[in-house]
Amino acid sequence: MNGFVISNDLLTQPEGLRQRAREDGYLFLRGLIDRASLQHVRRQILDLCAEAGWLAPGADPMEGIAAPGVRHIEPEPAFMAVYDRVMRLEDFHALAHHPSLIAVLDTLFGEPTLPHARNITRIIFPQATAFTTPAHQDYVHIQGTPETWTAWMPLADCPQEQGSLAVLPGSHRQGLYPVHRALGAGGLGIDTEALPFAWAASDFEAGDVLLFHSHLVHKGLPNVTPDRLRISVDYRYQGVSQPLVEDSMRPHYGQLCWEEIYSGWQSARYQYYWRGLPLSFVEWTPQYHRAAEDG
Ligand SMILES: O=C(O)CCC(=O)C(=O)O
Repeated sequence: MNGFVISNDLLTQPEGLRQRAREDGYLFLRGLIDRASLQHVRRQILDLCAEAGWLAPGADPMEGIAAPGVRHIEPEPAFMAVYDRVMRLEDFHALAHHPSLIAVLDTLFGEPTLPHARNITRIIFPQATAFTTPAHQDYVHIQGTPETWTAWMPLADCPQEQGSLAVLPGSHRQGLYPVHRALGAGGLGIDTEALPFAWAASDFEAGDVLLFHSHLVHKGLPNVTPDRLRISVDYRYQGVSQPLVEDSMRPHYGQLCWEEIYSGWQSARYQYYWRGLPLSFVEWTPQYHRAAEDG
């Protein structure tokens, strides 16, 4: 597997950054986010995992070591009970607005960035490899504008064997590929064997961020560590003038409403931050998911 191309050298070259983004469909940026911000969120998520009995007794929760024999998979009820608590974490949502991230995205879009509010955490248990995220394109799930970009980052170092992400550079330039039902996040997969692209992946260090276009094919790598959880976040962004669907501004999974999520937050800064912006909403279509059923 090729490594990611590192694009930090383009952070001061807006046109070069946009050109790489257009060509490859992704940008890999080392050390973009300070470790303290990540650790702060990781600690809160792992405390919730510990309270649920998911972590090895006696180990430091920050190690993220799964309790022997314990494995939970999204969207089983036991998983979702913890997930709902994660969804209430103010710092998890605030991290999506990190100034370093927004600065790169403003450059990429050439206009102010609209962070989607539908922020996602992944808690991937070791050795649950059948549920590894299948190859897919985010657009099918998100819709709105294809010029939506995902920021994916682990909340600690994440070598490939701990289940980081891989991308097919250039695959965003050929539109949407047919999908079929699959296990793992999103539930829809693409057959990639015949595509004329080569997978790329690298080990992540805490602070590294992978940004990618909504048409770029990507997948999770299996978490084959004996006992480590992979904890990561994925956030989505677009230029504020571009169309979006209402769901992009709703809580992920929709089990809680914003009022429930916001109750107890210290600050109102990132609550309903999109209200008052001149957003243009479009309909979400189930056509891609229906096509998977038919296929
Ligand atoms: O973290 C994962 O396994 C899936 C993430 C993903 O596919 C995404 O962010 O679009």
